[in-house]
Amino acid sequence: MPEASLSERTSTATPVATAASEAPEDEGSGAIPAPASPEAAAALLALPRERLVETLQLMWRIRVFEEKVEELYSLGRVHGTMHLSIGQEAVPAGWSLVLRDDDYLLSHHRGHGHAMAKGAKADRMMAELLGRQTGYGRGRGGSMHIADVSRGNLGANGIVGGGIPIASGLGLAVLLEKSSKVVLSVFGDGAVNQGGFHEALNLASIWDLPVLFLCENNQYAMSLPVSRGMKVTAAGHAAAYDMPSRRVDGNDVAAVREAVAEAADAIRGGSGPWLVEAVTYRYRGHSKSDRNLYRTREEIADWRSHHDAIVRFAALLAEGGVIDAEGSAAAERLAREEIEAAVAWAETQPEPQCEDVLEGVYAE
Ligand SMILES: Cc1ncc(C[n+]2csc(CCOP(=O)(O)OP(=O)(O)O)c2C)c(N)n1
Ligand SMILES: [Mg+2]
Repeated sequence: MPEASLSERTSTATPVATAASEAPEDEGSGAIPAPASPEAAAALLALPRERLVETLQLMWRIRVFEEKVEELYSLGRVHGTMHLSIGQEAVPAGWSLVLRDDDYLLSHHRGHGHAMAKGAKADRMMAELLGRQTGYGRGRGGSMHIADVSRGNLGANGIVGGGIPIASGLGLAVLLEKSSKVVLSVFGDGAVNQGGFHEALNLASIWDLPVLFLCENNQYAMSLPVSRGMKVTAAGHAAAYDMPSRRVDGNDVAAVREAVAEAADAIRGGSGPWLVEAVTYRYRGHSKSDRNLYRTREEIADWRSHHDAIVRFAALLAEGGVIDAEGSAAAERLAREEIEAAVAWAETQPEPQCEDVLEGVYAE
């Protein structure tokens, strides 16, 4: 049978994806790795109860924050566009259990959850999205530019792959200051095809930089399924730079935590860079202008009903005797109360004024 032409192979006009559970294993790039081993699950459950409950709350806070800003956007109260990570919460939840306050984070355009996992407060994030002066970027940056240097969060980046070379530069700074900080660089599967990804991995490799490259493979770069965009995904490329890597079920907090913990421990011990690829899925469209024409409703429904990150984590905590049904419901309720309070507070905050438009543009 003749090879399909490039245009046939890259056409996104018709929905092509099968339900996730039917995806052929040899597609490779989108196949879901096995869930956490019993040992990884046990290691997670051995953490202090309070920490585990906070992690479930973090996942709810991320989801509810994003549902709320989506609603505010549809009401015309949030401007610009936004990229929602609903469905992908297990990835930041997993690494939040490993990263220290003084470690660094470089995020990307789908970064609300990353900011929260690095300690950003929902009220100041909400103020930013509503364009208020007390937001993380004085209301000028919006959804895609939330940074909080005081928490080691050096910010999101609207340029696909833009944060990855910055992470290597920061890794060099950490190496020169001889500290044991880890630089976490989070990016999507689409960024793997950017030149900067390869340059940054190469430099990190030859200079043994303390960088943990974390690919959130959510199966699509805009409308392009990974299976059509690349034959070798992030973890495969790591080998070419002599870098240890792990490819994990990114909807499983225990699996993400275990891989990130192994990598971070090794990096703090001087191993040089690691790469972790977390295979996950976004429920919403790429951004607010996406009509989801490149995938089927069944595929989205399959992920929601069989792989949902929050449902799975709550079930694990229940199995481990950490929480009961009431505790699980309380985590969601508290998150909803916090996000409502964040909106109420943000709406009282002042908007930027013409007089201070240049504030924050130049270093003082
Ligand atoms: C250099 C560059 N090229 C193209 C774009 C437009 N763009 C924004 S997000 C995106 C897809 C990114 O996909 P991925 O890296 O998988 O992240 P995801 O959106 O899936 O989280 C593209 C092409 C951009 N912002 N920057
Ligand atoms: Mg993607």
